[in-house]
Amino acid sequence: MADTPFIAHGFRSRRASAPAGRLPPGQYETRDFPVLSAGPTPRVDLSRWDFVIRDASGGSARWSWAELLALSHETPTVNIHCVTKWSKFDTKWEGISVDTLLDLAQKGGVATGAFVLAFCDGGYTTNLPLADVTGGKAWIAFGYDGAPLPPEHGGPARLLVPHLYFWKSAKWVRGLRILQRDEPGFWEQAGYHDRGDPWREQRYQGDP
Ligand SMILES: Nc1nc2c(c(=O)[nH]1)N[C@H]1C(S)=C(S)[C@@H](COP(=O)(O)O)O[C@H]1N2
Ligand SMILES: [Mo]
Repeated sequence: MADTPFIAHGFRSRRASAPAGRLPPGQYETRDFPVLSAGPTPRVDLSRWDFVIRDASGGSARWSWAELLALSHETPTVNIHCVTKWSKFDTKWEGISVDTLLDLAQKGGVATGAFVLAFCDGGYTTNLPLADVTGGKAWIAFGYDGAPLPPEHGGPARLLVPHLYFWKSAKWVRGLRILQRDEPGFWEQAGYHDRGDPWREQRYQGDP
């Protein structure tokens, strides 16, 4: 009997913050969709846009905008977590699984590797282990909430890697370099964590 108030209090406070189990440590839920960009939103001409997967030895695979859109689409609904501490639940996207693109690239002779470096219009980069963009965990997203992805959120297309902090979800993405050795990207060179798992609070270099 003595522990009843304690249990009731714990239950109430979980319900007041967020549905239990969806909010990583140190995060709060927002209903907004904040825009975080290190530079201006690039302008893109879709008739000249392409997406390229390139290995270290000169092999590459390329898709035009039309070729990318012709691949099979997926519509993931995911929670996203920004290192500035906002999380947003149940965001709805449309895109191509990175698995689909890597499979096609490999069939075209592109060598595999242990890491990728995503590159973007505007010069932003971010690095990820290959294992974090394969196995149904990452997409090249061009739709958000039933509409084309808005330019400020990375349209025409962005990388979407929702299980890592959102800086890994490179906006205005134009391709992936496949690497044998890890190479830090824009924020990783500036002191952010190399991997960025929000459940382990991997915000900065030196975090576990
Ligand atoms: N090309 C590019 N991608 C980027 C960024 C950026 O500055 N440039 N910012 C990153 C960061 S720090 C975050 S939190 C998210 C923000 O995405 P949003 O503006 O759609 O919320 O994009 C990530 N991808
Ligand atoms: Mo961020």
